[in-house]
Amino acid sequence: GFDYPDWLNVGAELTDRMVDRGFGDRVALVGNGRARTYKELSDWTNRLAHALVADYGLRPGNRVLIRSANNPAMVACWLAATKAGAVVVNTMPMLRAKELRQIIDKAQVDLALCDTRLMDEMQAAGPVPIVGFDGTANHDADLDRAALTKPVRFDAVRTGRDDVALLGMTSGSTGEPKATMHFHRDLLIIADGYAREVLGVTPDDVFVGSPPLAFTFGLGGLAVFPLRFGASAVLLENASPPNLIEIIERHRATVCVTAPTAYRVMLRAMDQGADLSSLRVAISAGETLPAPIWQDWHDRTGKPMLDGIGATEMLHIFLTNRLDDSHPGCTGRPVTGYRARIVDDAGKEVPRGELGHLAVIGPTGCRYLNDARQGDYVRDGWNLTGDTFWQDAEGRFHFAARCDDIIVSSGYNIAGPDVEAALLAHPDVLECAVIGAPDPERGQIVEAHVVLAPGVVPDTATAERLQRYVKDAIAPFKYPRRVVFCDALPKTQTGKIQRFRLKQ
Ligand code: 3SK
Repeated sequence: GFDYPDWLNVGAELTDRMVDRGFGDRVALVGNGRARTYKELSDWTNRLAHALVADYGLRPGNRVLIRSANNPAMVACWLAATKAGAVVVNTMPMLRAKELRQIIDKAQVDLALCDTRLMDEMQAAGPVPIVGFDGTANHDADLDRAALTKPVRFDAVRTGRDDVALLGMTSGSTGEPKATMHFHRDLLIIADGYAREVLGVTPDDVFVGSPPLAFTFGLGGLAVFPLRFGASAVLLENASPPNLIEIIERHRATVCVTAPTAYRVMLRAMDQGADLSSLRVAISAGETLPAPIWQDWHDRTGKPMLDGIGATEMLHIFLTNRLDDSHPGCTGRPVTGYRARIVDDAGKEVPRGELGHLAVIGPTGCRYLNDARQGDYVRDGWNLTGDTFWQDAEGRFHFAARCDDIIVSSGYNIAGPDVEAALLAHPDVLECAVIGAPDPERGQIVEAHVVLAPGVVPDTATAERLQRYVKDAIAPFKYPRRVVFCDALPKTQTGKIQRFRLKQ
């Protein structure tokens, strides 16, 4: 088990305590053209925490929403709010007002901290106090100015190890987001379990990657893991594969955290001379890793690529391959502290080799905030992940398919009903159904089947019009990359759309 003191504040653990342990002069975070040491990060977050309390009235237990791209200022705001005892909900920069509004309502947000470059949609989201911070870290925004005059020492709030520190948002299949509650200790467990035992992180590691910090995959892999062990992270606002490659080369990164799509591009770039030799391990999650990418990577680099599966509900990766036990087309075994099994519809474990629902139990989940769906997804403490898996004779787990209507595209979880709702608001659309269609690059793409209103011409111009409309209405990554026009949608006798038939 994991043993932590009763009073634990993860914000202080990852900053002030690291300075106490002698890491003060080492680089913690790099981003927006500059590097910050652990001492600088500790001072910065303490000043911010003072400003949040003294100038913006933050109190322990308040819910704080943070809206930003991946940059050191976002990490500093997260750590500062955590030190001040807040419960933080991190959000992605591409979210639109409507999606932010849903999160504000679900999480009962008291205060929003927003990169000043992303204010428009935040202000449109609704009545919640907003404080701007400078994501470029030039300290040119209200929160930064308030922080500049504050002391560099702050007594972090004495939170209990089982106090909620973080709300991880998941997009449910109904489209209404769920908020998963994570304790201060959970954020250390993922580091002391997966990062220490599986990755063997040392202070010499340099992390880079693409998942948003707003997604717990990114928060763990690009903030908690490096900071827990005195290592460093290079944060990229635009983590497209060419940028990732450039950063890996320039900073001699040792750990890369991303999804298979990016690794495919990196492999191609190696043909053009990209030098990824500094990487000692490549972490692949967010979507299942196709065996050919695993094989190519091993053949070309001689280094391990570790496929794993996590969930916002469990905070981070709970099933994974190991450095000395990694196989193509395989998700590996449970991380220490977790148990996994494959069950049938009645919750009974199925024999090895048979398909069933993946169920997981462990110290970091699953607890939904104020959500009647808890009983649907958690049975006797076991979280049903919504994935179909099988277990081989040696006990390793293998992914087969997703069970629900969530579309996983390039590592993003997209709720089909969200896209349908956006399309249905367009006057040209009579009916629609959205599915995930297989795609060699992205794993899946959003494919919309649309019945047009009478008189509308089913041509490319109409498809592009609808695509633009969705991009403007909701986060652009959710837009349907393929639009298929049809005369009618397949339905059951009770009128329910049969999406599985569209998938066939
Ligand atoms: O596998 C995932 O999608 C995931 C979700 C949340 C946190 C971490 C991971 C890898």
